[in-house]
Order: sequence, then structure tokens, then C-alpha cells
Amino acid sequence: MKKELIDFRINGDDRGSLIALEENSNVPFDVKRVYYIFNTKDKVRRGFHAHKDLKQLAICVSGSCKFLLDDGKEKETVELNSPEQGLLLEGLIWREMFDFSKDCVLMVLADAYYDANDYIKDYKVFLKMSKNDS
Ligand code: T46
Repeated sequence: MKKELIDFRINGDDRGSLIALEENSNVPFDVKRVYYIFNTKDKVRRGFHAHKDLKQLAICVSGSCKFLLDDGKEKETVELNSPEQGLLLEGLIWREMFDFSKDCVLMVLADAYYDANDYIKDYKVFLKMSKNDS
């Protein structure tokens, strides 16, 4: 399973904390796009897709949520509950997000502009592609 959590350095002082994200530094790619998911309703699951070619870094800047990651062989659940940590999503990984807390703000940095054609939304197609990939 290609799962990587990145710990960010906190610039803390008696006023509080600040984290800086820099492309090709603690963000391991060129950043083309940032989006954030918030106000997620109770019991909602999102995602249900993989990407053909996209690197992303997901950070729960407020609250918490969980990711189910599936590479076609193994499944793993990762909880994001800290603005100090980012989940790197790259390669052929099916993802589902769930258990969003009311205050969850999930921010995602991506290395490409939005492209609906990059999505694999059919799980059977994903499984076939993941077999060919390995
Ligand atoms: C991913 C997970 C973690 C845009 O117009 N631009 C964008 O950059 C994005 C990400 C979405 N959209 C539109 C497309 C849909 O009409 O916003 C709507 C909701 O997007 P979607 O249903 O794809 O959201 P999620 O939460 O299922 O998935 C998102 C990302 O799309 C996806 O790349 O890896 O978060």
C-alpha cells in the first residue's frame, strides 16, 4: 500500500501555531490546485474513485475525517485529525472519505488542474487497472 503521512514543522510561539506549506519541499510536488471540503453532512461518504495520474496531499486543517485507501490488493483506513499532518495520495488508489466531524475542513493540494477525465469511478475498472499496474 502506497500510503505516506507527512509531518509538518510547526512554527509555534506564545501566540499559537503556524504551518507553512511549500511546493517541492514539505509538499512533494508542484501545486496547481487547492480545494477544501467542509460543511459535510452527517454520515456522508465521499470519494469512491481513483485517479489515473494525480498527486495530492490531504490535510484536515480542522476537525477530523477518515480515508479508506484501497490499492486493489489491500485496504487501509487512515484517520486525519491534525493540521500538523498530511496524507499523500499518489498512484492508483481507490479512496473513500467518511466519519467527517462537524467542524471538519479537509484541504487538498493537487499537482494538476481539475480534470474529470482523470477519474476512475467504476470499481471494477479500477480493479482491472490495478492488476495490470502490479
Ligand atoms: C479526491 C478526493 C479526496 C471541481 O469543480 N473542481 C475540483 O477541483 C474538484 C476537486 C471538484 N470539482 C467539482 C466536481 C464535482 O461536481 O466539485 C464537485 C464535487 O467533487 P467530487 O464529487 O469529485 O468530490 P469528492 O469529495 O468525491 O472527491 C474529491 C476530489 O474530487 C478527488 O480528486 O481525491 O476529494
